[in-house]
Formats: sequence, C-alpha cells, structure tokens
Amino acid sequence: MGSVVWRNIPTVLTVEELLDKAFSKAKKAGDAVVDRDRVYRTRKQMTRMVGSAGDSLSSTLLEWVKRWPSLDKMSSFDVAMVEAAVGCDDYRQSLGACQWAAHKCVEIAQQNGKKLRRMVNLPPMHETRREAYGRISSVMGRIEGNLDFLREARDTLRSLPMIDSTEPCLVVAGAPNVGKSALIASMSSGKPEIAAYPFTTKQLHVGHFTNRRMKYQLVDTPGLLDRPMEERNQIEMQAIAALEHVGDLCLFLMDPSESGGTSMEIQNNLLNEVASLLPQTPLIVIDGKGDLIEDIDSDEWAAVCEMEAALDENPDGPIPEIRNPATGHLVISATESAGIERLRFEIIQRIGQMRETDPLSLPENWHIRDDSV
Ligand SMILES: Nc1nc2c(ncn2[C@@H]2O[C@H](COP(=O)(O)OP(=O)(O)O)[C@@H](O)[C@H]2O)c(=O)[nH]1
Ligand SMILES: [Mg+2]
Repeated sequence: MGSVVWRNIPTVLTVEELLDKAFSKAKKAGDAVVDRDRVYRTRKQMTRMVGSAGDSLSSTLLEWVKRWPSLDKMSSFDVAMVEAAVGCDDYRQSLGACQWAAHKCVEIAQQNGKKLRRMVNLPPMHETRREAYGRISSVMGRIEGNLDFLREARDTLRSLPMIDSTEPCLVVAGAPNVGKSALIASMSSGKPEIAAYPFTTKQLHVGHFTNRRMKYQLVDTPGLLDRPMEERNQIEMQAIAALEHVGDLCLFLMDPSESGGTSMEIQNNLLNEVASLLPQTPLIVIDGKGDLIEDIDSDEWAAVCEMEAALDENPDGPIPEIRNPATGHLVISATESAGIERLRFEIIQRIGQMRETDPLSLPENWHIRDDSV
C-alpha cells in the first residue's frame, strides 16, 4: 500500500455539464449518418444518438470511479483522513451512485435502441429518442447530490497530507510554537509540502529526506498532538490511531526556552499524554531552540555549529553531538542548523534497528514497488 495521490483525482462535472457534453456528442454522431432512405436514415440517427449519449455518460462516470481511490485499497492513515474530511460512508456511496448511473444509462440506451429497430414510422422514432434522453436525464438527476458531494470532496481531499505507508514515517509532536515546522523544514531535502488536517485551520508540513534509497517522511501534527487530551473528539482519536499505525518513530520536540509560550510543566504533561496516545511508537525526546537554551555552554555551542557547517564541505566528517546538561536530551536548533545531522543519524539508526529485528515490519510490497499509485 503506497500513498493516495489526491492531487491526481479528476474533476467532477455537474449533471448539466455532463448532459450537455453527452447530448452534443450524440447530436454529432447522429448528424454524421448518411442514407438516402429517410426511414433508414432517421432510425440509424436516433439509434446512434441514444447509443452515443448512453456510452459517453457511462464511460465518463466509470472513469471517475476508477480514478477515485478505493477505500479498500487505502492505508489506514488515508482512510482516517477521508473519514475526518468528508466521511467514508458518503465517499463510498457517491462512487457507488456513479457506477449505478453508468449502468443505467447504458441499459436505457439499449432498451430504446431495441425499440427503434422495429419502427417504420418517423414520429415514434423521434419520440423514442426523446424518451431515452428523458430517462437518462432523470437517472443523472438522481445522482446530482452525489456528484456535488464528490466535487466538493475533491477540493478538501487534495489538501490532505500524503504519507507513503511503505516508507519510514516520523511523527513530529510537541506543543504549539516549539519549532516543529522549522525542524521539518531543516531536515528535509527541498521544501516541505504544505498540507491540511481536517481538524484544524493550521497548516501542516510534510517533508522528507532520503538515505540509502529509503525515504524518511516527517509529518507535522498541529491540532492533533499539540494540545491536551480532553479536548479531542472521536474523529481526532481515529486520526491519532492512524498516525500511530503509519508512524515508525515519534520525535517529541520540547522548547526549554519556553519562548513558544508553553511552560515546561505543560510540555511535560503533553509528553506523557503523547506517549500514552502512541503506546506502540518509540519516542525520541529532543530539546529544540538550542540557541536559546541557557544551560548550554556558549563555546561548546559555537564549536557544534562550526562542525555542523563543515559537513556541507565534507559530508563524511565527524557529526557533532550536543545534549542539554539539564535533561540529557539531544539538542537541535533549526534556525542555526545545529544538532540536525546528529538527530538524522539517530533516526536512521533507530529505524534500521527496528526493521532489522522485526522483519514483519517490512512493507507488504517491499520487493515489488509500484510507483504508479
Ligand atoms: N531561536 C529559535 N527559534 C526557533 C527555532 N525553531 C523555530 N523557532 C521559532 O519558533 C517559532 C515557532 O516555530 P514553528 O516551527 O512554527 O513551530 P510549530 O508551531 O511547532 O510548528 C517561529 O517563530 C520560529 O522562527 C530555533 O531553533 N531557534
Ligand atoms: Mg507548525
């Protein structure tokens, strides 16, 4: 199971647009018929029009059904996102309605085509064509609500975070303003993607870096793992469960400088909560904003920054490590780019050990990588 690429789902037209498109295509198909005999010609025209309208509607609808990701093939993370963003029942039902309408349109075209075959007078032929159009329009009218739902859902779904469940994933938790987004940006190759959770108006970042062909994904958690427990509703709990399922490791970022506005006492409470919300996920606690931590010796800090900068020139050079003497945690600074490489090294090691000791944690499609999904 890879990740759903929400950006690739096709646009959904309105019923009116769909019918306009289908009927004008059908008219062209009818106009293209040539036959000297008026009865033959009209019968053929009406048959073509009815057939073409049915076919083009059904193929458009079935193409949508095929290109909209099926819930059964999604990771639990994606399912939780769909549930929170638009509701899985409505999602499933709307795609089912498209499938139903596609079959109905073809059925109507076939039934009226059969009727036309036996006709010898012109007026009933026109009448049969009109009747087919009427029935097709009414079938389409019945799925109008479903199409409206899908059209709106597409806008919502396109902004969801995308996580590939076959690659390592790091969940970055911590109180608001501790520097989660900044950490993700400083660890990522390229710019992190901006995404949205359905639970918060805050934007979130999804970044990644690669090491030995593995893609380590970093996902932000505003509105999910940055505030106290009692405020979470059921749907947020499902999303947290999904994060635990997809997350190999949780990086819990602290801000000992308290410059983000949250006291250490509250941050420690949150840490305990996050640990209990993600009981299966190993946790690394990191102290951020190292440049503002008073307990750190300034000479030592300067040396670390210098060594880390030297890694740009010589990536195989020694990786500096700095810990907060007050807590023993690894220290990073996103703004001064210190401790980042040490953290990256730690992550790669921890995930490597986890995958080595637990071969069952290898993704299902470890050998066959399907990049098309
Ligand atoms: N001094 C300092 N400020 C930082 C550092 N990392 C983040 N910040 C600042 O802290 C504020 C919140 O950072 P942000 O990444 O948005 O926090 P988030 O809410 O946890 O995602 C911003 O003003 C950042 O510039 C750091 O390493 N050092
Ligand atoms: Mg942020």
